Amino acid sequence: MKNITLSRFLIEEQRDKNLIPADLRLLIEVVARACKAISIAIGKGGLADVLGGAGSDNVQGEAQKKLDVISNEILLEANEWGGHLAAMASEEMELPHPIPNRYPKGEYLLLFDPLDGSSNIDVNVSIGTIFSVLRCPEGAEANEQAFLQPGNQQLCAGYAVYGPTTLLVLTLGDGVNVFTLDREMGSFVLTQRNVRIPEDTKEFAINASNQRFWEPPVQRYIGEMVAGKEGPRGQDFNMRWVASMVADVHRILSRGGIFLYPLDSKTKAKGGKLRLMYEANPMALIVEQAGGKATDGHRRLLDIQPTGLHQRVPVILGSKNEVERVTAYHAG
Ligand code: AHM
Ligand code: MG
Repeated sequence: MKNITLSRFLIEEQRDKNLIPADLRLLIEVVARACKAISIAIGKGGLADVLGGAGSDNVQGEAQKKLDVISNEILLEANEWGGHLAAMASEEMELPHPIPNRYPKGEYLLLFDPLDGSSNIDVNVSIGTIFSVLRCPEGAEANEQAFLQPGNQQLCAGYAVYGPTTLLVLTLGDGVNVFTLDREMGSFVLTQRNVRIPEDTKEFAINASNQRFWEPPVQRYIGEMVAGKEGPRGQDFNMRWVASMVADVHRILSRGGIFLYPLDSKTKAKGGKLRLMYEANPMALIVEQAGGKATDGHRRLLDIQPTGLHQRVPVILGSKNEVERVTAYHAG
């Protein structure tokens, strides 16, 4: 597996397995290049003027950090001119970003959360970029409607984690592979092939400060875990919460676990906390491709028909048997 760069990996997927067409391969390479640029910007931290608030709010009414804005710009600029895209949509922008008329247009739609884990940006904790690719319906205008496809239509999804190392995790719908950024070479190199999430786990991730807002099924599920050996599950569980979805999902991909941002009375009116198109769907595809499961407590996340670009959903994902258990508690 030595020295298989992302470019080589993608060319081989295209040539040997006929998994992806050439223009999708180029699109993924451009997204990866943008992630490298974001990684470099983040790495400068206090040495450059990149930390702190941008003094603006995004469409969701959340205060933007400078790096949210910088990362969004990097992704837009990198992907505008290549000719692969019909349009882009970002967590940070109210409307889809059309491809300017001076550039050729392609058939794909790119969606991204340019910098996920905003509360961790200024404290030097892992953050990431999440992305997803859909096909623009034939003959359709690349407007908001064109993006409203269920997650099972994603052609590819991935995330970059900017942590002690910068990683790119990618699925083309045929398993999940992990690439590590070789900073000297400037390229992503394949370091884990076909990652699998263990079906069982003793580790859960949830923001426990929201406990009083949770609904009964989640109260029961987490309550049983916290009760440990003396409780109905008869074993101890461990808890982790980074508050960067990319970092929490990456831990689950690496050693198993369950992640919950469930529906609670605080976020109920909005439908949940996390966004279906930029967070839930790409992560659900990756988790399922690694043998895990992803639901909103009731339904498979990937089967939800979106009704809005910035729609929010409850998210429960990770080790299969635990996701099945908490989903069953919702049904009961
Ligand atoms: P963001 O896209 O504005 O960064 O928000 C999403 C993040 C997720 O990465 C993380 O799982 C969650 O919000 C943390 O929320 P909380 O601060 O409520 O624990
Ligand atoms: Mg986010």
